[in-house]
Amino acid sequence: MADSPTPTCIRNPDVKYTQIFINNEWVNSVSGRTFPTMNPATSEKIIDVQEGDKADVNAAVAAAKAAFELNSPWRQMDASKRGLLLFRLADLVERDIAYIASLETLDNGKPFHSAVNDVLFSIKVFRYFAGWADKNHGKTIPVDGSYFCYTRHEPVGICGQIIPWNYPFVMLTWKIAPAVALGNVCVVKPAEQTPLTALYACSLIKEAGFPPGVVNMVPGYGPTAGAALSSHPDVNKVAFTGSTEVGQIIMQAAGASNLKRTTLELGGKSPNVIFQDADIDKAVEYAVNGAMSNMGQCCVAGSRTFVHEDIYDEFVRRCVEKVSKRTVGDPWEKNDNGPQIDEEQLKKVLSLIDKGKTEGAKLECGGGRIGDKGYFVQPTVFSNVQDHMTIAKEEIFGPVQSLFKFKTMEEVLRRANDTTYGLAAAVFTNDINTAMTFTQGVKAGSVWVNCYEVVNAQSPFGGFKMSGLGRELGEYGLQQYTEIKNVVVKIPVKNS
Ligand code: TXE
Repeated sequence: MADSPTPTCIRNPDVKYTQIFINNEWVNSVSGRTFPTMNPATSEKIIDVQEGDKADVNAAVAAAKAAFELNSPWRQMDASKRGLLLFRLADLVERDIAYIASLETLDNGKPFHSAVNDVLFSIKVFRYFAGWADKNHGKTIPVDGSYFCYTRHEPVGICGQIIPWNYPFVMLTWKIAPAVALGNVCVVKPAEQTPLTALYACSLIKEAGFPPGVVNMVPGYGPTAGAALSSHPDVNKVAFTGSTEVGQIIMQAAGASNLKRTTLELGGKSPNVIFQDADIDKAVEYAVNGAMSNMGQCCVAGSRTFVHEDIYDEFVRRCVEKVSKRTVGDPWEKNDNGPQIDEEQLKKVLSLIDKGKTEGAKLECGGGRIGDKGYFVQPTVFSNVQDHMTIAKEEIFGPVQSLFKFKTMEEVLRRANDTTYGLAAAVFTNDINTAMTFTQGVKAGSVWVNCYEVVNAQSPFGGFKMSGLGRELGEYGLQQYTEIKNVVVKIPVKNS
């Protein structure tokens, strides 16, 4: 992959798939309804997509259930063959990287170079989990008495997977790769804002040779299609990435219906703490990117940057200098930022920026919308941000950096943890003791030292507190797609 040439964008990618995908076939919605998916860079409609709801989810779950029946081709397939199918899928994604990244830019608005990075990451995720397919084995256990005891790691079954719009293709791979590697079957609902790359992925899943019914996809809205999935009595597990508010609704539905296994990857308000002995150039660079990347639409966004009082003024000056140079505009060009995803998010971001101004934070740069076509927001920096302000508490999900001042480790740890979230955190320091004290004390699922937003297929990702439940990626992520069966066999006599 390292030797592959950088893909060239296709500015008007042909949209090939807009239907519901069940049993490896494309079908229209039962209701006959469609919904438009929009281009966030122009506010114009790209195309209409079939709108699935409860009836379509029922059909998709029935297909998944049939694919998961005992003695089905999928249940009888060698684990190594499942891995092979995932390797093939990775190769097909690599073959089509220019097209997939272009479709992502069209539907999501992220700059093309970022979309390419997303697809490259997705390929790694497929290959990582492909390798696990035949390695997730059980144990034999020396129990008391004349018994032979072993565990089987079995698939959970039908997995409902609900995807957000900020990383549409990446989030799809995080969900389906571990699930199918371990022999589960999936019904996926992509976000209504960004269904296109996920639907294209279905065509590659079919081309790779996955049996019918193993991966099914129902585009549609959350309260209809999404809710049908999270409350369906035949769905054994639900995996969700999105807002904390909807995460709570999904967990209630999962519990009330059939106690689905539930994994949630939700919002954050992640602290990034810069001590006075840090390498300031690096810290500024990571802090700015950590707050601004993907237009701030990132669950681990470093949305609370705490800076030691000795270096505060200089740090603010340098961040403002860097942020002011960020280019915003046409996602097909080499800009740092594209548009926010839709009008609703644009309004949310602008209203939180207004709150920052009225509640007394100091607007250092940015603070407004750019143009009236597309949903572009100026990269924004606030200094003098206080813990009680709305921008210090709520997830903004926009290109906004908030700079707080602190004096001591004890104080900053208390303030960093004073949030209902616990997704990520970072510390910048050249003192190992400072770093270790912080990493132990902060309540977050990912902690970075002298870096930010380093996420890999091999290591776990997920949140403490209201940022989520369970982990995705890495070996820990696999456990969420496995049921453990303990088998005890009576034997005539036992020997050590
Ligand atoms: O999220 P939703 P929205 C945060 C971010 C953003 C806010 C709102 O702060 O500003 O959430 O964004 C589906 N049952 N994040 O409204 O609604 C929905 O169709 C089942 C953080 O877009 O949570 C979509 O597929 N499903 C985040 C998915 O949930 C439902 C990423 C996410 O949408 C549903 C996105 C329901 N009742 C937003 N209602 C992250 N953690 O990265 C909606 N959905």
